[in-house]
Amino acid sequence: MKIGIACYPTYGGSGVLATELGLALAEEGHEIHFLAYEAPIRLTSFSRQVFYHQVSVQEYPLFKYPPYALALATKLAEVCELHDLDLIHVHYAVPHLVSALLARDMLRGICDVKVIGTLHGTDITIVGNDPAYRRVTRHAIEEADGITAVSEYLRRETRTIIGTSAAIEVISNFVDLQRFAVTPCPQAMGMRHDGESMLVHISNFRPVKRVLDLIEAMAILGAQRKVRLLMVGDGPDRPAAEARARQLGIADRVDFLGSQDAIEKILTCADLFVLPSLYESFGLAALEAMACGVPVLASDAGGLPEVIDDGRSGRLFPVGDVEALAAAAAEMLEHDERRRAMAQEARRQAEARFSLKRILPLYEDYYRRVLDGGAKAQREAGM
Ligand code: GMT
Repeated sequence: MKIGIACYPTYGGSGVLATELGLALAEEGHEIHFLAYEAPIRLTSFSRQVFYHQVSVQEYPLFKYPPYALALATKLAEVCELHDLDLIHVHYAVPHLVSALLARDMLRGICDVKVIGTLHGTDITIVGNDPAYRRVTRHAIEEADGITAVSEYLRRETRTIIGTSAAIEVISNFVDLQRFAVTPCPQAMGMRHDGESMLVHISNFRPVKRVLDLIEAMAILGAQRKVRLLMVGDGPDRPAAEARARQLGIADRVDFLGSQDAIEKILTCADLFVLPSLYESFGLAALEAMACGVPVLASDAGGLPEVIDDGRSGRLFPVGDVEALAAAAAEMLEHDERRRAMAQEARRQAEARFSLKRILPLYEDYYRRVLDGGAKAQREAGM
């Protein structure tokens, strides 16, 4: 198949997933055309089946808000026509799905391209939930030829928030088990000071990640045992988290590493991965930790319980309950053997449920159903 993929190119789960999916599809022999305002961050390997088309938006004095959605629609139509694409797969509904529908309309009578959108989370729960975008998001979801969501939770939320009964296929996030493996990295192991346990958190430090909860819990935990916390990533709440760590007198045990590419190496030195988010539609970072054989301590919210098997591959705690977070961490660090069993189970579940090998054919199968019209009939029947 010839597939156009539009996504956000910088840090963020949806762009990572879109890029990994495109590269894996190319390995299977499909021709992939990425479209974005910058080259996607994980587009690091070369394949002759993979192309990148930059979407440029012209500045103009009248434009307080340059219309990226229109520039993307135009570029999508151009690329579809020139390369005879079979389908456009956009990641993150706003505005990509609307641009793709516009491109499909512009191509009517020229080429018959189908549009699939993958919903990732905040495109529905935050952006799509905003009255400024809700109606257009509903229209785009209902008019697309196929829609997927990354968890059952997100499918339910989409129905409720957007107010649609359109058929949505659930296809989980996946992980590359070769890259995210259980091989210790000596450099990362060197981050541990003697006798310390190691907690790791990776995110874009947006308010939804609740990184300050982790700092509070770390102060409780640090009073009981020798422990270090690696904070990986960057974003709006980083300065507040750094300031709070200083205020609580634990700054010497919390390392803020900023954005890092080789997260698979950092993860191998972790005893626990902590994700205290308000919610996650899926929690790709948690899955990547599991694949590295690291048990996850996460909030019992959103799609996280679909990924973390509470008590087997990690532990769940109520959102915002820093005492419960600290207590669960202390218990897991205390019982080394139980934690090692969880670590093994985490890797086993990543392999059994979320491997690229398992998820990729689900996307390919869905593409075929959309192309032969089967998914459309199902959508119209509201199934
Ligand atoms: O919030 C983020 O971390 C970025 C965001 C995105 O769309 O770029 O991530 C969402 O998509 C990921 C990939 O499908 C999911 O694993 C994340 O759980 C989801 N984030 C939220 O729902 C908050």
